Amino acid sequence: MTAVIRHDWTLNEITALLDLPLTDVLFRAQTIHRAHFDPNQIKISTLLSIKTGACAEDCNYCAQSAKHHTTLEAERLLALEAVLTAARAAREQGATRFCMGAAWRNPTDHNLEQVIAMIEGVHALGMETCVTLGMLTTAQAQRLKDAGLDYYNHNLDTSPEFYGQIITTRTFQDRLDTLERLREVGLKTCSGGILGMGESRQDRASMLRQLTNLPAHPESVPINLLVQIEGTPLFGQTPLDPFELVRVVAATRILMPLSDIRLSAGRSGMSDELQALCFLAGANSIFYGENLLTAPNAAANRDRELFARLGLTFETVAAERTEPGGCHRSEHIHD
Ligand code: SAM
Ligand code: DTB
Ligand code: SF4
Repeated sequence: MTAVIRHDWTLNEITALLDLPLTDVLFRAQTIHRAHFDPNQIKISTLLSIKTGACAEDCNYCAQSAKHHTTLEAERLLALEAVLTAARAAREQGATRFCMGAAWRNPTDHNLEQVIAMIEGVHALGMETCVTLGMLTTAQAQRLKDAGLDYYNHNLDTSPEFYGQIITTRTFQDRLDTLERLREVGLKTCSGGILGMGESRQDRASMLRQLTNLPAHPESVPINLLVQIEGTPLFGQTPLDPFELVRVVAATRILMPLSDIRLSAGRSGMSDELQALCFLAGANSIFYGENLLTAPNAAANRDRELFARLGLTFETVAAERTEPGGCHRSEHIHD
């Protein structure tokens, strides 16, 4: 099946996908998924918060905003060696990509140079690198590209219509602008959003429309389920119907047939059956390891057991990078 890559989806068409009976949207998504991916292979990335808390932004979901009263302790930028120790441990656990997140509105040029040393160190371990540092100028995006960064994560988070209820310190357009700068310099993008913040189905469709109608689909699309953090304005939100998450993953697969879809935050609160349905709907990537940025992730031993029960395989990195391109292989992970 040749992939149908469209950038002209209407809101009605996407809402209609989300309105389909669950088995119908699942069938469509799984058919497309099988045409372009090994349906039983999942990519795994490990996250590390390299600078935690005391963030100037007011994102209503986030533990790291200085505006909310959470129990989180702020931490300065980690030392290079601490980051590389965590990356080596992630590699030993089988992660192929190491994602570093910083609680910044945007990095200063000095911050960026410190992070670039981390990117180069992680790259030398044979892992793909991803960072999420907030808004960037074109010059900063170019500097990251030149330093060999693989992916930059910058989420749209929600629909343009609902956005103002979640964040007031930066606009939806600011996010689109950063994504455009990443594309301009040729960096691969990771961009998605969060479900379960009180948005409507129409908002979910509208966010997907924004993502799929970008000039190029993000190479990676994280679908986060809100992790409710005590002390944030979204704590106590009515939880999303789990089948709605499955529908959104399936619609994402239909809309962006060649993109990796990452079942991201919120897996620790999901049942094994729900995660299995998300993989059936076309999710082919997860965060693996004990922690997300500040919140706990699904435990790694639980993931290994789940993968064994479902017959899924992880992609792993074989050895220290000795030449450009590294050495990648696929295998089952055993305890
Ligand atoms: N500070 C940078 C920024 O916001 O651009 C980068 C790090 S920020 C923590 C990265 C993303 O994590 C956010 O855009 C949001 O989508 C996701 N995120 C943060 N807190 C979350 C939560 N409690 N539940 C689900 N996703 C969350
Ligand atoms: C993304 O979309 N999800 C990750 C990653 N990109 C950086 C972050 C999830 C954060 C979950 C809440 C926390 O750990 O604080
Ligand atoms: Fe800061 Fe990013 Fe959290 Fe928003 S999501 S408060 S920008 S760390």
